Amino acid sequence: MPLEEPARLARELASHGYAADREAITLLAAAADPAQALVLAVEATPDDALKLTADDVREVLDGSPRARRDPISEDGGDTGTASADAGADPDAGGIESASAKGDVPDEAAAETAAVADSPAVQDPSVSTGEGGVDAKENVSASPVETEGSRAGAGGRDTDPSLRSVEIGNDMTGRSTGTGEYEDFVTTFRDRYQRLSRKLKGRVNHRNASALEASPGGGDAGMVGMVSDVRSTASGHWIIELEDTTGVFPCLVMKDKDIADLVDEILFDEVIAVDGTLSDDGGILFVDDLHFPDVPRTYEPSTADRHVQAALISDVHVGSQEFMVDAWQRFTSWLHTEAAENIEYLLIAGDMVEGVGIYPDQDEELDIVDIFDQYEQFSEHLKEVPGDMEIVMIPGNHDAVRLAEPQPGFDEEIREIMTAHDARIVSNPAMVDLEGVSVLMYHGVSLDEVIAEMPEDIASYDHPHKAMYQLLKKRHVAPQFGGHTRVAPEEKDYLVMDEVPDIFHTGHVHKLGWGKYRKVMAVNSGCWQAQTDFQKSVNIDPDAGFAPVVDLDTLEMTVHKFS
Ligand code: D5M
Ligand code: FE
Ligand code: ZN
Repeated sequence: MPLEEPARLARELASHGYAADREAITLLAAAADPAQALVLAVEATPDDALKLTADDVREVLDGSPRARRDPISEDGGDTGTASADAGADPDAGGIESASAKGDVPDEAAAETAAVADSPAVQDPSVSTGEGGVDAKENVSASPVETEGSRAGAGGRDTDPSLRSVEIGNDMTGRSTGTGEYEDFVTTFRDRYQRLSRKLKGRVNHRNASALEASPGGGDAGMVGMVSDVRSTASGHWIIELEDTTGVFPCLVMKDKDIADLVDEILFDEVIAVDGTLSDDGGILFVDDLHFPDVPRTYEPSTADRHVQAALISDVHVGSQEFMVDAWQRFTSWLHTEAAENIEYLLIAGDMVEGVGIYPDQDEELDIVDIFDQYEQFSEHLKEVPGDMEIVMIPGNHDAVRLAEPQPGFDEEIREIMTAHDARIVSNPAMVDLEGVSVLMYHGVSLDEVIAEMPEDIASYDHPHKAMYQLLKKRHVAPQFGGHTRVAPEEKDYLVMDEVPDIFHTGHVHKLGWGKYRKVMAVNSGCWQAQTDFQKSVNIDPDAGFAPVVDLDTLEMTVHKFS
């Protein structure tokens, strides 16, 4: 049997409107006449069914009728969580520097359907090793013709009842903001209250009006939202901090170690400072500066069985640059044994290319109607094994409001994408997979973090480092009024109340991952080749990669399909 058979069958079924469980595909592929079996299975399955299961196929192959199932799959049961040491100190990776691209021969990524015994699906992968891996030296491509990559070589042995997906912080259907000034005040008060709680234990906080009333001299601290940062004529820094009582100026001397931290400060984030009041009480001289941050002692939770999640984003269906071949290599590979432990697929936004997102975008559209784009996306989603749990959030190209938090799609768009019964939640959202919390955020603020901070702290080549900054600020989009649009809500959904075990973003179309205080941060690249705009500004996207994380160890493996 040619190894591409399962993938071909999955696509064929998708064209008939069905997603299919991996076991169903395996059974079809193993039939004496797979094409005939597929036709029979399609005929025997009601049009309103969304998914072909192994039982459906068995019924056709054995001819033994049985009761029809409910077409909509059910949620899995709960499993316990286990705390474990997820490993060593920060390790980091980035494809730009990985030898993967150079080392994988061209043929490896090409379809080799004609040769019966060579895999159509190639799986060059790069992975973080033990401990601190620096991508520049140690990330390597691994060969693909392992036992496990043989498609359809055996049945899948996963128990859906072991799965659990729980969603937190989803604001879909809960938007309260009307866009009035007061709404913004409410959002910012909520931000201040929740983030200042994390900081007040670290400094002896006195509010702005108390500091103003103070005669001067002596130790003082303050927790505030950054309302301004400017340099003085002599090169020192003045940070204006605001709380619910007023604004107070804080001075960071240029020769202090902490002066370097000023580069990392964004407007509207909440920080704490500690130091002494000037003799006239008019300014606070800063000795120490704190971010809400991830506690140094943070220990992530892990799943208590070996199970994996693929973390992707930025599919951009509808764009002329959508890489359909790479996508289909990926979805085909998901049907193989090599991917059998991948039971979750998270998609962090930009499912489609959208319409009217950037000037002249229409010149590069393959599908000009937004609904048709989602129809096509849904077709491509059907290629994903029907027995995988999918969670997705919108991005700035999707058909929801641009301002964050972005609610999950409305009914009209959801209707188009029912095939997989995917969970469609807001951007951002917290997704708990078997006890491992994944913060999904599309990532528009990363552009801003990268633009504002020095290259070594955040850059497009190391997008995960920009993510570290967001973890440090415990907020996914601190800066208001710039590039990132923020919608006023009664609560600031963009605050990271809880430290996630995994932080998953996309948007910048660059692949990078690494650990910040044991939190795995991954920016997942894209499935869109370079656009004209990206060419004009020298953005060289990492397209066609699928980062896969082990939920039991938080180790990352990246598979290349382009
Ligand atoms: O964003 C992909 C990346 O490219 C992200 O870093 C923004 C940037 N980008 C792409 N097009 C533009 C235009 N026209 N202006 C500014 N920045 C842009 P995506 O959300 O996929 O478009
Ligand atoms: Fe994108
Ligand atoms: Zn985007």
